[in-house]
Amino acid sequence: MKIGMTCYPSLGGSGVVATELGKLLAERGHVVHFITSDIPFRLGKYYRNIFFHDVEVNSYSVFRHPPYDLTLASRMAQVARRENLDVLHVHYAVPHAISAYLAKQMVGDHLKIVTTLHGTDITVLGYDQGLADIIRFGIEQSDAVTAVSRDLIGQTRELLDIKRDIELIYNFVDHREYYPRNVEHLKKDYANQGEKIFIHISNFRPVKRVLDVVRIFDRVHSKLPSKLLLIGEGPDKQKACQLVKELGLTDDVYFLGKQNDIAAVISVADLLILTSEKESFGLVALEAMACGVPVIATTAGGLPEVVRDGETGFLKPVGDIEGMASKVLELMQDETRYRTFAEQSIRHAHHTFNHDKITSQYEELYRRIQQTSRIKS
Ligand code: GMT
Repeated sequence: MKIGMTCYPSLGGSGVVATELGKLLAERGHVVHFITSDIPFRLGKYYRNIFFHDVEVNSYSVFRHPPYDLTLASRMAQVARRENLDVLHVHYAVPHAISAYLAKQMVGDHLKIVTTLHGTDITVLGYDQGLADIIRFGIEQSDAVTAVSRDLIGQTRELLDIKRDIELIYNFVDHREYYPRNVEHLKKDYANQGEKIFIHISNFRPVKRVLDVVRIFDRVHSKLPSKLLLIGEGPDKQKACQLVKELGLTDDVYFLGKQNDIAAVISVADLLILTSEKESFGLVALEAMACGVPVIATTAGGLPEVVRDGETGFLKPVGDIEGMASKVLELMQDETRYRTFAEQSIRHAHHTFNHDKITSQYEELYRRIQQTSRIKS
């Protein structure tokens, strides 16, 4: 098949999922055309059957807001015509589903649109009255719509009053990259012998509640020798630095900024802490489990579908700092239970969220929507 793929190339999990999916489809012999504003940062090495078409927006002085949505639609249509695309798979509804709809109007009905909802495109932007109607329209006009968790499907239906089918296709993890790495030597860079290492990875946006992570660590650290690694950049980073200082934790908390080799960094840690108040899936929780690192997280959104409470980690309500701290201690102070959780994490990640299985689900979906149109005509 010839598949167009649009995502935000440099930001967050939806870009990672789209890029990794494109690579897996290419491995299966499909031709994949990324239509994005930049080369997706996870693309990495050269693939014979992956192409990149950039979307360069005209910033003519008359425009107060350069028309990304329209330029994207026009580029999608150009690529679809020239490359004879079968499917255009867009990740994140805004504005990608609408741009894809416009492209389809330009190219013709044979171009099939798949929209994958990732989370904040619904759970944040769906509350914006200036956008809600057009998000609903984009969803209704797509040939198929998928969402990354059952929770997100429910929220989309409720918030936007969507009646059409939305298919559940979970995010995935590739066991060739995400497995427990032997990084004992790196551990020594951060922690002394016998100290535990906790990690948090996010874009430091307010929904991630990074200050909760620091407060949880403060409670744990007073009872258990340990270090905290904070990975990522974003608006709440300064506040987190400030809190670390106020709590006198400067020597025990490392801010490592953005990191490329997430599997290696995660493998350094004993536990991942994810305190989000919104999280449709929590790709980083899956990546941690795949590396044998159990997760302490909130019950927000789709997290209970990813982390098995009492098996691959523990879940507590959003803001329950005491509860999460006591679960960190409980798990870290029981070596046998910790080992069991780590093994269960690896098994659960690679079984339920197996990259091959999920790629096949997308492939089947693409085939199905192509066949439906053949049957109709
Ligand atoms: O809004 C974000 O946090 C970024 C967004 C993205 O574009 O990556 O993340 C969402 O999509 C990820 C991939 O499906 C999910 O793993 C994240 O849980 C989801 N973020 C939220 O729901 C907050």
